[in-house]
Amino acid sequence: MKYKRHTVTAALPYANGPVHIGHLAGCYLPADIYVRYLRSKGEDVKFICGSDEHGVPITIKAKKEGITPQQVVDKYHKIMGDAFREFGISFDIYSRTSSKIHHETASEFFKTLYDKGVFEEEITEQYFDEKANQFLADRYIIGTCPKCGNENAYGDQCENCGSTLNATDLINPKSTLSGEKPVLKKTKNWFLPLDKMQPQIEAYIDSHKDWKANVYGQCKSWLNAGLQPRAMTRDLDWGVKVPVDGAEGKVLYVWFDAPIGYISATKELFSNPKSEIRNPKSSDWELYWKDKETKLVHFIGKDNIVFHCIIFPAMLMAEGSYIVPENVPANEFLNLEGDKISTSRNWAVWLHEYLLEFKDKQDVLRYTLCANAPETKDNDFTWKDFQAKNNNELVAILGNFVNRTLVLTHKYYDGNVPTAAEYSKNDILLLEEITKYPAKIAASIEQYRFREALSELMNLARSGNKYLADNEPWKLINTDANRVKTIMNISLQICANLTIVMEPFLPFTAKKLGTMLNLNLGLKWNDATRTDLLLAGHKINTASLLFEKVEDEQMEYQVTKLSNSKMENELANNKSEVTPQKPEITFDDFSKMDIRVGTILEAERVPKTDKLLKLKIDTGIDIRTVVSGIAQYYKPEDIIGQQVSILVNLAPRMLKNIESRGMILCSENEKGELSFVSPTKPNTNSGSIIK
Ligand code: B3M
Ligand code: ZN
Repeated sequence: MKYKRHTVTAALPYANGPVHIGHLAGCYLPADIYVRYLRSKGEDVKFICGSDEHGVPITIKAKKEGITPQQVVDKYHKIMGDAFREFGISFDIYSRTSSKIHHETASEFFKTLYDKGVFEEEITEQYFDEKANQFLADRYIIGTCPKCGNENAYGDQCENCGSTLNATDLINPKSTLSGEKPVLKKTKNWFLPLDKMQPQIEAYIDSHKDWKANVYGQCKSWLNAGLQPRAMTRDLDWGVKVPVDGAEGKVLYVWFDAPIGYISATKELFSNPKSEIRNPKSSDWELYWKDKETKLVHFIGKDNIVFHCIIFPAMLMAEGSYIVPENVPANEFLNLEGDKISTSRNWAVWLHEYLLEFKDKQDVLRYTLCANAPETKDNDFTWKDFQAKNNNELVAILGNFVNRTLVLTHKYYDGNVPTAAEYSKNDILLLEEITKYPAKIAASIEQYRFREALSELMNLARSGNKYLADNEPWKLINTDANRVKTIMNISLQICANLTIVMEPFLPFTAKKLGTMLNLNLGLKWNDATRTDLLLAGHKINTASLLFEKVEDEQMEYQVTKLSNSKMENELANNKSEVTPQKPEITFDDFSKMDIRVGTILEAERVPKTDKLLKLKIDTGIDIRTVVSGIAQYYKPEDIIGQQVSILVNLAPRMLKNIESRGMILCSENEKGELSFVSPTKPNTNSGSIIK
């Protein structure tokens, strides 16, 4: 079916951290390639994204950083938006779900379903943390996944097996706020009756056997297990308020509001007078969401499949006036150097750091991530592979071909495109081959096979490179100058075609090459089927290298940086848990304690105990008896004469029938062994005050 227009979305990332290569490879890069291609085809397309600013991931982050949720999202919304822009992710709008327009849109959507009687209102028992005094939804609770046994499954989803869960499904649930076992408490919530909608959803999924195998397979397995009603509201205070009576203290479930974020962002795009759309009509957003001739495609990572393929379509169907996603090309995960990318373990390549270290090399990362995209299975990013892709492919094939062509054109013809004389048989074959590339690359892109598309693009560069190597114009120039004109003309045409077809993948390089070729800016995808884009006599601009070699030292730096972060993590993990700070006291409180240096005069074991020593201590004030629990760590004979710190004004206590007057201060090491806290300079007087 031919569509009139396209709405393409990329998952709204949680605004709780910067963007890393896993995000880019997972959905933003493929979405961007797809959209740039459609634009180049002259299609009407809107590319929609924004920050997901609700949900527990945000409030948890706020707690960790000691700031408000609003401060968290303000901070990361900017960082994420900047990173996407810098990598050329060409959203038509990057909006956010804390915006007014989104709150209104999500609220209205809920109200519509509510008024239609779609929801089932139910009082159920939900987990509650008595210490934190709040309900525990979603990521506030972890426990063992009943499906796969993963011990760290969240209250709404297991990231190990991808199951959607309800918090009450978890085995051994634990509050992530207090670590305590939560109690059950009754509360009212509104449920989407997915069980009743199963036939409709099943028919929808069955009509999309063309979806990627991983996506279709996951959907089928949920359907086979039988869909369950799912609460669309939560007892939390951060989010879109539930717009009905009797819902105080409740917000919309983040997975109810977030996908509506795509809709509100589209609305915002059309209502903004400064938008790039010519004469935006604010109601036109509806064409992109309600017209049957619009193709709606969601780019996401695999952990979001159920929400985009089942829950969101169910919401759209229940509302009634919307189209449903035509495709959801979800990617698998990208690992880094053999290990799962993790924000908390700092096991990631952060986009903002990459840019500091590889200035102006956005396309190298785009290339590597696309060539290695986790399209059908999890994949691994390694710096070694990054270097190889840059040096052996971008530099040696694409860059080398373009550079040789442009340098020779300047050298032989002063930068003017030469006239082709007579084509040889091989020239004709090559010209025919060239004209086929746009369709080949397009077919792969349209099937969401971006790796395949990229390798076809490189084949075009390879053909050019081989053509130069086979024909050796640098040798022929002395014997057959006419022939060289034809060779250079053809090579220049290939460069022009490359500029067009590389643009979706390598937009920065395409721009640079377009400028060097002095190419007409308005060229479209189908122009790449021509072989006369550069007319004889056309003047090209100065040439510079498209790509530079990445050196071993740069890679070693990156690998070291990663292994350092691994080491830091291991250290942090091995560190025994630090007891939290006690409540604040005043200086007066502190001065009530009389702590002094004492000297041990005598020491002996307390009979019939393992732990206790009876000590005679010179406190400077007097000589007194103190019983101390250090017998496992010190032999009596070794500590005579030892100076220690002693709290002298502690009320006397009877220990094993001995009156102990004071307490010796000790520190405890990782193994739990005690040792004296002693003055570090010798001959400190007994009785000297510790202050
Ligand atoms: N924020 C989950 C994620 O960042 C979620 C996506 C929402 S898409 C509507 O993985
Ligand atoms: Zn699981």
